[in-house]
Amino acid sequence: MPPRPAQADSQPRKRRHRCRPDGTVLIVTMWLVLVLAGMVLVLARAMRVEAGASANVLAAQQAAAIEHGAIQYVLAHVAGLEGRMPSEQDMPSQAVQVGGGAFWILRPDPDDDRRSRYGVVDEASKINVNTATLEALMTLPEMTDDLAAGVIDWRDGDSDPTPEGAEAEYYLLLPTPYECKNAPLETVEELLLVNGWSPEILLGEDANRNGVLDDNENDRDEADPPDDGNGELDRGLVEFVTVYSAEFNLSASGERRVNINQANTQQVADVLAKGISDDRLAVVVVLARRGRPFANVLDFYFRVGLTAKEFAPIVDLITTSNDRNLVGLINVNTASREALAGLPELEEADVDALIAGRPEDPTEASTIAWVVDALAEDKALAIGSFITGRSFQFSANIVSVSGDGRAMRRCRIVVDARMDPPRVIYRQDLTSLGWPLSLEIIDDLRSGTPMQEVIERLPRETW
Ligand SMILES: [Ca+2]
Ligand SMILES: [Ca+2]
Ligand SMILES: [Ca+2]
Ligand SMILES: [Ca+2]
Repeated sequence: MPPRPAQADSQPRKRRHRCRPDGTVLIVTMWLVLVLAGMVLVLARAMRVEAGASANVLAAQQAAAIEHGAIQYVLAHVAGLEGRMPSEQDMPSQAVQVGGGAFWILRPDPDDDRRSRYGVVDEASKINVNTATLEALMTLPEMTDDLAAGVIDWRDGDSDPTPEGAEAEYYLLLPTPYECKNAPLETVEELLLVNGWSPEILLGEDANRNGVLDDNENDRDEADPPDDGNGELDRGLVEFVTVYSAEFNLSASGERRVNINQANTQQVADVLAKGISDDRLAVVVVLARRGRPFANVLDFYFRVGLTAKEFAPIVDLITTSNDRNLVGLINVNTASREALAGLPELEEADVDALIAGRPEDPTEASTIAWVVDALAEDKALAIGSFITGRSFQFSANIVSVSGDGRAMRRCRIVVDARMDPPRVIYRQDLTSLGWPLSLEIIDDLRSGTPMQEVIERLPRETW
């Protein structure tokens, strides 16, 4: 191929050479700038997302750490109380600051469903579904024959259905069959397996378990949960029942109680001497021997003819049972009206008398001695085997929030203070039920208000 004439191509090549710096470089530079700017934007966005995510992770960890702290707080405050309730002064439970965050321990106000109260709940203030009689269960609000009989059959060892009850032959024919437990319940939620028990019956309308009537719990079927829109919170039976209440058959100081039905004369004399003067002792010991067997310690008080002053120092030192563990006794010092109404033979006036008769003094309010003054002899005798003055299991409905309001956690725990140190015997995560307190708290924290300031603005509530 002949070479091209030099003249012919020298002109356009020169022109191309001149054009390059003017156009292409500029365009390339602009593209580069655009691409770089885009990359910076993408990177900045990624960094922002990353920073937000890190802050959320940090907040979640803070909320978890606060929850852990709250659980330790409960354990520490129920230790060494020898069956007494922790007091509001000893154990503040509203907006307790931990680091930058805080926790609350919620409890329902039995007389007001528009506000929360704070503190632990005494499980011995409730009816124990593992020991309650059919009659006691039937006294609970809205209780029906089949619900109560279902509980009896669920926990009893046999497979003979009580009238209206249900045993394995019923449960094994369900679309998803299962066995009847025929053993004590281990959690309150287990009631949902029992014939007839539903979330509505057990948990009522309080879907977010904060003890307060929220808007969606009072709008009928507009928003979950379904409710009756009557302006009152049905809290369900969960508030009145427990499976946890139990105490060792020991005195407050941890000594074995003297069984007044079986101990020898010397043992009886020794224990009675702690409350009875020398000049009365011999007579009382004879009556104590002659009167055997006594149904319970209140029976002993009446039939031996003690005075209230003589009885108070010895009531906690004597027993009529050889059981080491006494399950399901109701603490007359703390029990709800509903739980007291389940005690045998008590009528409304007796329940009123018991509530009115509760001593102010915390030492007196850790025994059942005062019951002999509050009730007639036959009533005191009837309930004497089912009551206690002390509580060892406490439940706590804990809400924790990080200092920036970005993360919260909720749990419900039950602690057992029979052991030293006390232990957590049940824990349920309630975080999915959402923030149960005023939304202002979260909004203020998210807008940067320090926790201290947010807490100071809160109306102070009592236990
Ligand atoms: Ca059974
Ligand atoms: Ca609620
Ligand atoms: Ca509703
Ligand atoms: Ca209602």
